[in-house]
Amino acid sequence: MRIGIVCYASVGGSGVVATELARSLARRGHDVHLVSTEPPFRLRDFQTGLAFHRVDTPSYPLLREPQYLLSLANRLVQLAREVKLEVLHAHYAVPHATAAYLARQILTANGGPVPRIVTTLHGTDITLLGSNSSYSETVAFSINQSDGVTAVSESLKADTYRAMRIQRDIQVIPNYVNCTTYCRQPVPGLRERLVNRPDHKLVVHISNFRPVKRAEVVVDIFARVHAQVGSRLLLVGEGPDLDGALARARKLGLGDAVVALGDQEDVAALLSVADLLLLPSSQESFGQAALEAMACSVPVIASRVGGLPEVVADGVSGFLLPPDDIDGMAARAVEVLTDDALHARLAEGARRVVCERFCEPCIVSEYEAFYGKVLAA
Ligand code: GMT
Repeated sequence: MRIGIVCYASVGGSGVVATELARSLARRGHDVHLVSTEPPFRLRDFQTGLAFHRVDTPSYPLLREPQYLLSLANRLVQLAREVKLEVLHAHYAVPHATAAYLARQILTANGGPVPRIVTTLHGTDITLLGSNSSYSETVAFSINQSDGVTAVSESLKADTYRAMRIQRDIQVIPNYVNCTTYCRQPVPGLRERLVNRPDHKLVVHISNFRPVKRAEVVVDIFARVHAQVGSRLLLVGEGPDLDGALARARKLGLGDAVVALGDQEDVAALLSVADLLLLPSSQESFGQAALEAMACSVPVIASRVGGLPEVVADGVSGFLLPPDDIDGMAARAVEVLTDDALHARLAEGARRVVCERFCEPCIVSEYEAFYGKVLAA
């Protein structure tokens, strides 16, 4: 198939998932075209069957408002014509589903082949942005105009029907990982470089440090853990709330027990030496970071919100607690870090859950089947 995939390049789960899907589909022999404002950070090396197409949004001093929707729709029209796209897959509805719809209207009006549009809903495109009254009519219309719609969890599917007037059927296709890349692997010397002392534990938080991730709560949980267990917290990723989290760590006197590593390309290596992932988000339609950690046999302590219960099996691959139960999360973290048998059971359970439900071959086949269904309709 000739497939166009549109996503955000900035660090975030939807860009990660879209880029990995593009790579997986190209490996399966499809002709894949990834469209974004810059090469997404997980694109890595050149790969046969996968081409990148940049969207340029020229600025004009008279207009303060960026015209990304227009330039993206324009690029999609050009690309669809050039390579005769069969499927155009928009990741994150805002404004990608709208740009895809607009591109299809232009292509239809001008004659020639018109791709079928698939939109994948990722989370905040519905729960925070799309359902906002400033956007809701346009976003709901664009989703309804897609030829096929998927959501990354049952929870997000339900949220979408609750928050917006959507008439389309939504198929749940969960996110996935490459279970060969994401697995616990020996990384000589890395753990020694990251811990203060060999007997200390490594706790990790990975996110784009936006308010829903509650980075300061991560530090609060860790402070309680650190008081009882020799440990270090690694903050992986960047975003507006990182400084606040580091300030909180200083205020709590955590010193160099909290370290910010910034955006990291080789997350699997870091996870391979980690003992625990903290994800106390206020909202999470899926929780790609939790999935990646579990694939590397890292137990997860997370909030029982949104789609996280569909990813983290409570008591099997980690523990889920109410988002405001900071003491409870800390107590569970201490348990997991001090009871070797419990840790081993959760680590094994985490990997097993991922292998049973979230590995690449199975989920990529679901997307292929979905494209096939949309093309046949
Ligand atoms: O981080 C976001 O809010 C945006 C989005 C993204 O692009 O990373 O994240 C959402 O999509 C991810 C991939 O499907 C999910 O793993 C995240 O849970 C989801 N974020 C939220 O729902 C807050």
